[in-house]
Amino acid sequence: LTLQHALTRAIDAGEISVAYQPVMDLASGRLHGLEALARWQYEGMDVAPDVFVPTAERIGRAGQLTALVLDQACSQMAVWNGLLGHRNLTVAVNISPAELADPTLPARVGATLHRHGVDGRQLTLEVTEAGLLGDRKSIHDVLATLRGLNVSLALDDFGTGYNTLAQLLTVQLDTVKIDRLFVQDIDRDPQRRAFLEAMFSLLSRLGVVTVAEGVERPEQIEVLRSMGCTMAQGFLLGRPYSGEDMTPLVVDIG
Ligand code: G
Ligand code: G
Ligand code: MN
Ligand code: NA
Repeated sequence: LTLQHALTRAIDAGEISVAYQPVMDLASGRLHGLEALARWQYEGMDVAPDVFVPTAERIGRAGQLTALVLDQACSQMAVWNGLLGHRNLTVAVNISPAELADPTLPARVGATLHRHGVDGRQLTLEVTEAGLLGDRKSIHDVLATLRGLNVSLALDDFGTGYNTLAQLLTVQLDTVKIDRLFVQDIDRDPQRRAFLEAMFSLLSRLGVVTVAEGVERPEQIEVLRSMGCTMAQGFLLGRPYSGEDMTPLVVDIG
């Protein structure tokens, strides 16, 4: 059985699980929300999403993969909403680039939110810059409908591609997630620091929420806060865990 066949079977059988990584608000130190990350085990081994997500895209199963993750994430959010007694927590779900131009996406997202009683304000869809390169009109229509549901859009892995400054302006983004490669030496490398300082200033002028990814050391937090970065995510603040294992943290600081 090839990996492709195994993945096809797993997706068709719904055998994809979800891990949740905390996203912290830097001003308040509280939990802003969580990023949902797909997990797949094949013959007892974890397969990296960097491997199986592109495979799912290649075999035409990206939409089904997103649907599985979105459904679990909304179901989990409904549980957390109940435990917290409010609907302020957010969840970010990664979508594949082509999905941002898929006219059926908003209705599917809306139906899933409705089914679980989750507020659209609680959901952010994350897409890499490749998602902004699709048909302009289709993307605008999809985003307009998503906005009607109060769902927001984040640009993921910012800084790793190219053309991103121009793309930042083609689509109205709510959030930009700075890739961990850029965050890595922010407290040690003056050039990187200067670059990010300018970037956070630009993004905040555009009214965009900023999330620093891959934060591993307390020194990075201090620098990010001083630069006006809004949120942070990374192993220092919490690794991805199952919904059940994440629940104590959610209840504690959510
Ligand atoms: O935890 P990490 O190894 O989970 O994730 C690796 C990469 O895979 C990240 O870039 C993340 O955005 C992506 N990824 C994780 N889950 C999903 C998913 O459900 N859909 C898509 N399209 N990408 C995902
Ligand atoms: O690109 P995407 O941002 O959606 O994926 C998040 C990926 O980054 C996941 O694979 C996750 O496990 C990984 N990740 C999250 N925090 C850290 C971190 O602090 N350090 C490193 N090395 N990887 C991280
Ligand atoms: Mn992501
Ligand atoms: Na990223």
